[in-house]
Amino acid sequence: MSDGESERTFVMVKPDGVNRGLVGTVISRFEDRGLKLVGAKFIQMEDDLAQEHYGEHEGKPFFDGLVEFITSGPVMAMVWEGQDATRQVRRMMGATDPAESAPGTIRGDLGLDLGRNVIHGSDHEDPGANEREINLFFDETELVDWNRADEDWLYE
Ligand code: D4T
Repeated sequence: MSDGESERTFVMVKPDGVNRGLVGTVISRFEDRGLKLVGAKFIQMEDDLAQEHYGEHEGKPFFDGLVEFITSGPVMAMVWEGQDATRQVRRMMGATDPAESAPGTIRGDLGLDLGRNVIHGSDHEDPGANEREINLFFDETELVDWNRADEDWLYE
């Protein structure tokens, strides 16, 4: 790789994205970009996991609704790897509120409402958030070390 570190980041298609049939679309965007899928599980989140995952928002007015929503249906939890992956995924997701997300971003193309914003990705401005979230959802044995066949063409 030319510059920047390869790293892993946590991504989740939320219940609205799953119910709207957008799992494949979201995966394609990251695959097309050159990121590498190293872990995936399709689960319905329990209340405890949701409370822990969104712990930073506990006490905020939208917290209960957020936990109720994220546990209301299945989610596609994934780990993606690549150069600067955490920041690049966040850039591709767009602003938290789809109404303010730039067209061309996942939320800006696929969503309209703050409470139904299709996707979660680890915050690149919160050091360690990616590892913390990966460890919350995945065991090390569930993550796969592998080389994409096109890796030599993706990085200088
Ligand atoms: P997530 O964590 O879902 O990837 O979103 P962001 O990292 O982009 O944004 P966030 O943590 O600030 O918000 C978490 C989650 O809560 C919903 N939300 C947020 C909401 O329903 N009402 C609100 O007022 C806010 C600020 C949307 C995303």
